[in-house]
Formats: sequence, C-alpha cells, structure tokens
Amino acid sequence: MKGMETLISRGIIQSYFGKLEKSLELDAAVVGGGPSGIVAAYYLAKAGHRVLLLDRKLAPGGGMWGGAMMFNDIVVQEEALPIIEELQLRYRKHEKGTYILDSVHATAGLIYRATEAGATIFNCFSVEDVVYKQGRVGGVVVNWTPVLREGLHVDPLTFAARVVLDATGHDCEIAKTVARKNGVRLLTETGGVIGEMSMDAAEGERMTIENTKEIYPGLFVSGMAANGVSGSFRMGPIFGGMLLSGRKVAQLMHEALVSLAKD
Ligand code: 48F
Repeated sequence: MKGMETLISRGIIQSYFGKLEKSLELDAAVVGGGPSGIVAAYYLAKAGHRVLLLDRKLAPGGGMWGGAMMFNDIVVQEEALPIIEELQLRYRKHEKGTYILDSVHATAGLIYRATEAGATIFNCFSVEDVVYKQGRVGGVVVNWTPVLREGLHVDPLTFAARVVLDATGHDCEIAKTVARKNGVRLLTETGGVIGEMSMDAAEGERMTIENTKEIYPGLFVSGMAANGVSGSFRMGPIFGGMLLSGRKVAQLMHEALVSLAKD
C-alpha cells in the first residue's frame, strides 16, 4: 500500500501525543513500576482516578520478573491472597500459608490488570525531580531515560499531579530528592531518608506495610522505598508485602484525593 509508512507513523504520533496531553494534569503520578507501584496504580484507576505510572526501564515490573537469582518464581503469603485472586493471577500452595507464583506470569498479569483498570503507563521515562509549591509536592519532572543516561543537557517536561507516589524501590529516589533539594523534614524518625537495613524477611514484610504512608504533603511511599525511607529491613523474593503495600497506599492516596476535592 502506498503511503503505508506515513500511515503507521501518523497513527503512533497522534495516539501517543494524545496520551501525553491527557497526562498533563493527573490525580496521581506513580513513580516506579515494581509490584507495589503497579498494584497502587491498579487500585487508584479502579477507584476512578486519572493515574499515570512512569518507569525508567523499557519493561516495567521492577524486581519481580527475575524471581530470586533469576529462578523465576516468587513466594507470596496468605495475607496477600485476596489481591492475587482479584487480579486473577495463577498460584499454587507451598508451605505454612505461603504460595508460589511464576514471576513472569505474575509480573505480566499485574501490568495487564493495571492498564485494563485504566492506568496509563509510560515506560522509558525517568522522574528526575518533583514540582514543589507552597510546601507540597504537586507533580513530577520527567525526561527520557536515554537523555539522562547520555548526560545530555536537555530540559525536562512536567506532569502535574495532586498526589505522587515514590515506588522507586531500594533507592527511594523521589523521597531523597525532595529532602535534599528543599531542605525539608520527611515523616521519618530522623526527618530524612534513613536507608535500608540488611535482610530479615518476616520483619521486612511486616514493616513494609507499616512504613507505607504519606511522608511529606503530597508525597507517599510504598514497597521497598517505604522501608528504605524509614530504615527497615530488606526481605528478598517474598512479594506479599509489596502487593499489600500497593493496595494500602492506593487507599491512603484515594482518601487524600477525596479530601483535596473538598477544599
Ligand atoms: O524495586 P522495584 O521492584 O519496587 P518495589 O515495588 O518492589 C521491590 C521488589 O521488587 C524487591 C523486593 C521484594 O520484596 O525487595 O526488590 O518496591 O521497582 C522499582 C521500579 O522503579 C523504577 C525502576 O526502573 C523499577 O522498575 N524507577 C526507579 N527510579 C525511577 C524509576 C525513577 N527515578 N524514574 C522512573 N522509574
């Protein structure tokens, strides 16, 4: 067909720029597409919010694809089973109230369910800063991952968001940036990002959920970022805490959005 190349390019450009424009003003921006971020995006979208998830990698999914040491299975405990069932992921029983999931199936399933629920995902996007106004986080500052990797001097764009989630995993990048650049105190024991401790799987799982919270007006943390910010343990390839943290933070962000809508 004559002009097929132009037709393909026009379709992609028009569709993609439409998605970009729709994302300029969001209810929620989720930074990081690991398990906690994707689950949060799923529940926020299900609650009817305009939610965008950004991940710097080509394939969102974070640390879940690879299971443990690339043995591509993960363990999830009983408490997270309702989430797994709601998202219709396949699992089988293991020992003492734990379950095993194929990590590729589970990661792909989470991404599929989140986008089905209405979340938009932009891959290859790095969040390098936040929009910060009147003592509140109000959006994300973004650039192409290759721009940052190449160290090119190219200015970023922004997506305004009424609430922002740091789901960046072990590095807690957004929380660190907010504290460092604005000289503010976060809701942690020291007022700063304390940093992750070594492994205690059971305690790490428990603390992940407890540490999932709003740590600065407009900025929430989930998953390993929650433990890193609050100085708790890592836990390895058990993922129930990540899923439960994602669901909890979506509920907290939903409540914040409802209360902002009343102001
Ligand atoms: O680390 P990650 O999987 O986040 P999580 O939800 O889950 C942790 C577990 O995978 C595992 C564990 C098990 O219990 O301990 O480690 O806390 O995924 C974080 C995602 O964030 C992206 C990164 O590419 C990864 O996919 N990311 C990190 N920083 C940025 C970012 C950034 N500045 N901009 C965009 N994406």
